[in-house]
Amino acid sequence: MPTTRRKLLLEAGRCAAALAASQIGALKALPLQQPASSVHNHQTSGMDHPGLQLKEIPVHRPLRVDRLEPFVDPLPIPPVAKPLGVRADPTGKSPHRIDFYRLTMRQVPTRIHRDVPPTPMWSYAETVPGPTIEARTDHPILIEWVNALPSAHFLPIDHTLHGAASDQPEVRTAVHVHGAKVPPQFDGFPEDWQSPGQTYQAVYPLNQQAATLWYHDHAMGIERLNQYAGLFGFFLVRDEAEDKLALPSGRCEVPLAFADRLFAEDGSLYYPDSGDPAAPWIPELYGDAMLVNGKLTPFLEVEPRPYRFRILNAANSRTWIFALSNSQTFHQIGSDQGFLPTPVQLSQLQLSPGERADIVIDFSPAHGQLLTLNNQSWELMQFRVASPQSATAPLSLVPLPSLLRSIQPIPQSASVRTRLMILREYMDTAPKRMLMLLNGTRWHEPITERPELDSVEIWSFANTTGDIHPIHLHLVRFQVLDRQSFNADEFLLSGKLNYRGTPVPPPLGERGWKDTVQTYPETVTRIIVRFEGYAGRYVWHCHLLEHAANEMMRPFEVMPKA
Ligand SMILES: [Cu+2]
Repeated sequence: MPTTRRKLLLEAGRCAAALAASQIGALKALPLQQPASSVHNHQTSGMDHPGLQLKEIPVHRPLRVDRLEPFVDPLPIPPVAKPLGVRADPTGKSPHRIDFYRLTMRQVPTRIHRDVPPTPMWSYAETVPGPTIEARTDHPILIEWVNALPSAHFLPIDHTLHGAASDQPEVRTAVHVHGAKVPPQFDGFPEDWQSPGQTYQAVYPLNQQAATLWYHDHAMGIERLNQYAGLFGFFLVRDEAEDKLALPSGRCEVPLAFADRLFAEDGSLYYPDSGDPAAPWIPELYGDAMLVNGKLTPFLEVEPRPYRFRILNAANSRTWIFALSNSQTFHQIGSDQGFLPTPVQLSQLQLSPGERADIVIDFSPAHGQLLTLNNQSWELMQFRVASPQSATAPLSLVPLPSLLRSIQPIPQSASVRTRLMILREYMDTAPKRMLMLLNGTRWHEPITERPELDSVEIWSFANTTGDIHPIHLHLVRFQVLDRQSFNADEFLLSGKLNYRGTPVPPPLGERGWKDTVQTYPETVTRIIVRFEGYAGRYVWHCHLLEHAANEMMRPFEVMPKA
């Protein structure tokens, strides 16, 4: 993964909130702003202004994560949501009554570590992540999402961001099921939000293959804060083809959501700001507390047999590179939108925000050992592998199937249009700060992408920046065609797209169906997508939540067939 000067600073500086240096863009060598660690520790002084009333600004005392004993808490497994009953399908599409769920968003006390006081967070029930929804292909479900959150937000809203103006309710939620093929009115369009006391009913038709989906908040301008507060959970879709694979299941199938956070020493969640109270938005969020299912460095007791893990990157900004401490390999069996054609052996796995991976780790070679799952040099969680003698069931192992799912490549000849999408950094003028745009257009500008229902298009993302931007399209699944390096400096100066080298096909782990793709710096990443499902208005955006909140998100509209 290419490392930029800005990324190094962000990684090294931790709370470095307002680092907005751009290597490429309209303006080069942007001045670095004051890091948040100093921004937050000042107090107003009456010395310079005698007669002024002193106002104490609370000092942020960070939680010393490095002083906490690791591996003292068991890994929490989010509970599975239970339907409350069945109801008629409000869309009238299903002849049968469908399962009805109610998930209520509220503030709850959580514990991130044995030795840290309770942390107030926001949940879809009682836990962070929220309850896991277990669903099956072609069995539609109805969910009533209830906003029972406080009316005031506890994290720094930036009222200069689009949709977050001070005349809007502070707390707004819009639930999006990431990866779900749904009619537009049920997609959680960012401007169709609910405030506390309001509810929203959505039908999920689930006319799609088995996959690891997830739900999270998407409210315009504050999704970065709402997700940070805890509003996310798993949504697993299963099907008969998956059943036949006889993969590890029950207690041997474990969802793992990874999300980094910052905390104060009293246990409260801390989200840094730019230092400008009128415009507190920060370009990216990196935390030193790396939570797994809401817990800091938890442990999981496993038997010496294969386990299936549903891995979700639920972080605001962080791209993780997972590996096991004993360097043993594992198999990736699925990506965002379901199974890969065949298992892929890996020693490390790179996931950007919004992406998922379905993996199988066989713990039998490590029996009796303690392993850690690491993100580069950080220890994230511990596996305590039992000895074979203590296994609770016979260890007769079913080998991983060599064929998981037949996936037909969409032929490039089927594409009716290729769109070049430019990802570029700018310096905004008021307020003065970094701005990332898609095709130089802001959210409110007229829709420019109007593919026809069932048509195939190739979208080429030309990333002129130094960041990986994970680009997510709602509604659809797609295939990654290739990536090709180009001269970004020349492109920004002259508009000429000069490639360097040849197109590189995606790695094996990306050769299934995707809904979020890592667009590498100074690279054109091409995807091919059939716009199937429903006509209507959806969104595509960068899944770095701070970028999406500040204009790196655009609507698109699937047009009915002519
Ligand atoms: Cu981005």
